[in-house]
Amino acid sequence: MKLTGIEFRRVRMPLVAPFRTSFATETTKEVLLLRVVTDEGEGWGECVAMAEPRYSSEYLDGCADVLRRFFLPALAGRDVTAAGVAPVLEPFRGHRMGKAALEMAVLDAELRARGVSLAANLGADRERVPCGVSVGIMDSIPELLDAVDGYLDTGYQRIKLKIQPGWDVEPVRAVRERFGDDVLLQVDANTAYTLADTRQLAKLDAFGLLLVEQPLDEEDVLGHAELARHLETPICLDESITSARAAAAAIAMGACRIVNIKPGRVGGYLEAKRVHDVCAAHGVAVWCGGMLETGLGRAANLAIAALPGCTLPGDTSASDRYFRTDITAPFVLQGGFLPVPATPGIGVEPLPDALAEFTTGTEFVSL
Ligand code: NPQ
Ligand code: MG
Repeated sequence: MKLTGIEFRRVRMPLVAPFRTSFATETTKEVLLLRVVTDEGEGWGECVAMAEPRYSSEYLDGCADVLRRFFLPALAGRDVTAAGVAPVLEPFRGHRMGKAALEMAVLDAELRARGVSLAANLGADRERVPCGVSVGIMDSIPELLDAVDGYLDTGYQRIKLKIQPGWDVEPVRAVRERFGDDVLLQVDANTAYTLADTRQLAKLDAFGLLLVEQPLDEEDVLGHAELARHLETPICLDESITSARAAAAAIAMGACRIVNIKPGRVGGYLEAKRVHDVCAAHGVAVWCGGMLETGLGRAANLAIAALPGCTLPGDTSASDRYFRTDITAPFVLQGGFLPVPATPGIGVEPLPDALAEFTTGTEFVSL
């Protein structure tokens, strides 16, 4: 298909409550949406970078710039396929979240034109997936217990606690004491520790956690392999896994027994599927992470979460975990599950009124 134009749309959505991690406290979710216009129809992409480069080096204005300056000119005037986007952009280093957003939009347009759902296209084998929820760092343990209580009541099948030095063993102990050993429980440090914290992290072994996610720096894959020798709790990598090749290397090094898949972080849904395949081939469990996506990215993530190797509940929470109003029809938790969209493309589209309400700016680029 031929790209004839692309709309850049900045969206700002208030969060239902502040979301605190070891790297930031967020009260609103800033988003860059792409709407590609092609000779065969339109498609939507969502860029998951934050407004500031705190989770990774990418940030929204930087993504918009690299898209405008380099990625769109590289695709303009060509016959494009979704599978062809990454190869055409390959000469440009990094900027995976920017690439992922563009590939997602082309993929949506292409699959819609072909009448195929993203889930079917990727090889998903389930119509619904069990869902977990990520719980931010709180000001106090009672506040945390209230939040976890609410999520368990809502039906979430797995709880992930955000941790950092000073907020790790005690919140985990409190959740175990209050809700028992049967709750599927894991923690995510977002790189907040070093190997000098090995003894502190080993204290988490007493609580039967499913995994500890990305305790060390993004670049310290070897450090995770060393840490793994001192922990019983399986290490799961998030930030460090930037490609299928990085996943293969981390597995070979013994740095992780589990992998969090985020399509934006690895450069797109097609590379995310390859991460899944590499992990499955090595018997490494995977699950789909989340970046506080709108209904668009949430829909596409559910296709990843429905892949056969995604054997753990992911961070694919319902829309109302983050937003009072989503820009698509909301994803609603049903008995702890979300339905995997089965209609062509990513399977959802923005609701015009909601989209307009949260849009802070648009720009159309003709190609
Ligand atoms: C993680 N997500 O697994 C990320 C971290 C994260 C659901 O825990 C704006 C954009 C805010 C991206 C907050 C979850 C964010 C963000 C947290 C990503 O590490
Ligand atoms: Mg994480």
